[in-house]
Amino acid sequence: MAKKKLNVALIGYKFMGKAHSNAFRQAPAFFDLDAEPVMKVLVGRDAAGVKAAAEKMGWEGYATDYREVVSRPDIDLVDITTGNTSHAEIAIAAAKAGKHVFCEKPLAMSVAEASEMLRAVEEAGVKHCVNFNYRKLPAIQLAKRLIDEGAIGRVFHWRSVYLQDWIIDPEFPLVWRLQKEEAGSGALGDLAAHSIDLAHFLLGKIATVSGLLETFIKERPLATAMGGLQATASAQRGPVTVDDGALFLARFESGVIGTFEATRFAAGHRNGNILEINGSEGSLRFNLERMNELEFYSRRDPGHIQGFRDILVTEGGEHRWMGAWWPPGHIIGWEHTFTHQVADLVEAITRDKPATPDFRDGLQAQLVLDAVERSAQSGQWVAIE
Ligand code: SOE
Repeated sequence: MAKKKLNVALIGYKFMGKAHSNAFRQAPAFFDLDAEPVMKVLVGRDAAGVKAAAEKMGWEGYATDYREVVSRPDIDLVDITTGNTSHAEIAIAAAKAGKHVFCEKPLAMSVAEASEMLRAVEEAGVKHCVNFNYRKLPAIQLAKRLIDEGAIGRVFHWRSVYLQDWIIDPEFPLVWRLQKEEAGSGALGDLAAHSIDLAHFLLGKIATVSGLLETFIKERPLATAMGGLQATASAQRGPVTVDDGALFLARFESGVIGTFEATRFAAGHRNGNILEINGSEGSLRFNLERMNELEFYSRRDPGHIQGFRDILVTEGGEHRWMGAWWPPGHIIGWEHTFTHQVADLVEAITRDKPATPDFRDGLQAQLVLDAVERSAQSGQWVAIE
């Protein structure tokens, strides 16, 4: 019998659009999905650009106006990879048209927007998913399992840094990610948002925060062209209106205490999403730049062999998603997290299960981002509502 089809419209075709397109292509080729995602239509405002991208990435067609696409009867799932300012508008329109919605992170520009988005998808009764893709790392799933099994005992500390360096050159142009009205915030919403979601996933909710934000380079040349994280500079300059670096302390509802740091000014760090968790019986360490490994230290090991062990998370029978890929030891990469997310989302839709992470998780992260900003402004601790 022919497989059911799940027709997808993808809005946005640059960096994230490319990552999502790859995921929709790979997911049915490697996972046994109940429905086949069909790459129906790619949407972007520039007709020539979106047409070329659709042809290159294997979309059946293209369009320049998302409004026409979200109301098309043949579309089942709307995937949003546009800049942060348009997430809410597109997600709400898609939900109202009865489509399932998949959206890049951070979910929204504000708590109010994120709440509206959540209301819209819940009222429509559609599946909703926010792409905090690092939950979909086999190493993070193993960390969750070890924590839940009590392997590290009572957790005391969360320590995360998310370190990049792509804007350290003061002449790097003022791309949309450096403008508050386009991005919402800087390293905070772009990078710390991932750490916040991982902390929520692994250890439960953050209760209060004390934040510090800094913009090191106040003015930059305006950008004349861009794609992905690349751009060219023009002679005119403009103000940087987001944080370059973000730090905060946190107390979790469980009593865990944590530190978070996110920056694009950590020279030498290209994409260092690093975390450590310490408990009464052991510790866990993870670094995205070594994403096929999880480090685990157990106080229960006999003394003469105590030390961090490096677990290669590529065992098909043991480590989530790995059975779909290659034999043990044949490692996977960053783009696989998107494929895992798509496979999970298709399963949530076809089996009528909640998608994870969903807009509720997106809102929870947004509440923390907002609290950190308010705390940085006031110099006070702020509780998450
Ligand atoms: C750029 O800073 C970026 O691509 C983020 O936007 C992503 O969310 C992160 O996963 C990697 O870095």
